Amino acid sequence: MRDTVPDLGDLRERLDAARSVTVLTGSGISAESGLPTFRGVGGLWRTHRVEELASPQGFARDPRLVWTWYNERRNAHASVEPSPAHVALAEIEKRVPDFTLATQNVDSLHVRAGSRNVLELHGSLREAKCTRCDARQPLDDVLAMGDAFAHECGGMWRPDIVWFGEALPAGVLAAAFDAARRADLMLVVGTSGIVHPAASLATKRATRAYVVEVNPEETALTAQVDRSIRARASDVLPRLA
Ligand code: BV8
Repeated sequence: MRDTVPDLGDLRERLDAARSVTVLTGSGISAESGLPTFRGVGGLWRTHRVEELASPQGFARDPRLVWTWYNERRNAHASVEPSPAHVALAEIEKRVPDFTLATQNVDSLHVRAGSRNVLELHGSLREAKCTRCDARQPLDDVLAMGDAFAHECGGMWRPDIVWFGEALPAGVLAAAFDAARRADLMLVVGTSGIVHPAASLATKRATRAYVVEVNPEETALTAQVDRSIRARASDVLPRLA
C-alpha cells in the first residue's frame, strides 16, 4: 500500500525563500534506484562482513575479496538509473542561488542525475588510487587488468573511497562544513545519521539552517532536526522540484 502523500507543510515556501540550501544524502536516496542500503533489511552490511570489506585492514588482509565486493557494487551502480529523487535535487539546484549537495554515497547517481555542486564525502567508485604513490586511474581500467592490482611503484591499486578509520578528503569536508554554516535550509535525505563526521553536518553545531529530514524511519538525527518527514525521498523531492 503506497504511503499516504506526506504533507509538506511550509517546506515549499521555505525552499522558495532560501538563498542558501545544503542537502546531505545517504544510501536511502539510492534505494529509490534499487540499490541496497547499508543497514536496512537486505542491506549490504546485513550480508557482508563490513570490517573485512570497508577498512584498510580488511583490504590489506584480502585485497582480492575487497576488490570483488567493490566490483559487484560498481556493476550494480552501472545497472541502475538515477531516481526521480536524484533528478529532483538536480532541478532544485538550478533554482537556488547557493546550492550544495553533500553525499555519503559512492554510486555517482547524483552526478549522473545532473547535479553540479556535489561533494562526495566518501569518494566514489569512478576512480582507483595507489596505496603508495598518488597515482590515480579510472577504476574500470584497474578492474580490466584482472588480477594485477599491483602498481609499478610497489603499491597496490585500491578504490578511491573513504574506509572506516580513514580521514575524509580535507577539501571536500571543509567545503561541506562551509556550506552547512551558510545554509538557510538543509535537507537530510536517506541517511541513518550514524556515520561521522558526515552526520554532524546536520547538527546544530554545524548549521543554523532550518533542518528537514526525509526518511521513512527515525534516525540518529531525528531528535535534533527541525522537522522530520516520515516518507520516502521519491514521495517528497519531486513535489519540491
Ligand atoms: C573517520 C565506504 C577519523 C564507502 C563508508 C564512535 C562514535 C562516533 C564515530 C565513530 C565511532 N567509532 C568510529 C567512529 C568513526 C567512524 C564512524 O562514524 N563509525 C560509525 C559506524 C559509528 N567514521 C569513520 O571512520 C570516518 N573516518 O572518522 O576518520 C580520522 C580523522 C583524521 C585522520 C584519520 C582518521 C569514515 C567514515 C566513512 C566510512 N565509509 N563507506 C562504501 O563502501 O560505500 S560509510 C557507509 O555508511 C557509506 O558511505 C554510507 O553512505 C554511510 C552512511 O550510511 P547511510 O548512507 O546512512 O546508509 P544506512 O543504510 O545506514 O541508512 C539508510 C537510510 O535510508 C535509513 O535511515 C533508511 O531508513 C533510509 N531510507 C531507506 N529507503 C529510503 C530511505 N530514505 C529515503 N527514501 C527512501 N526510499
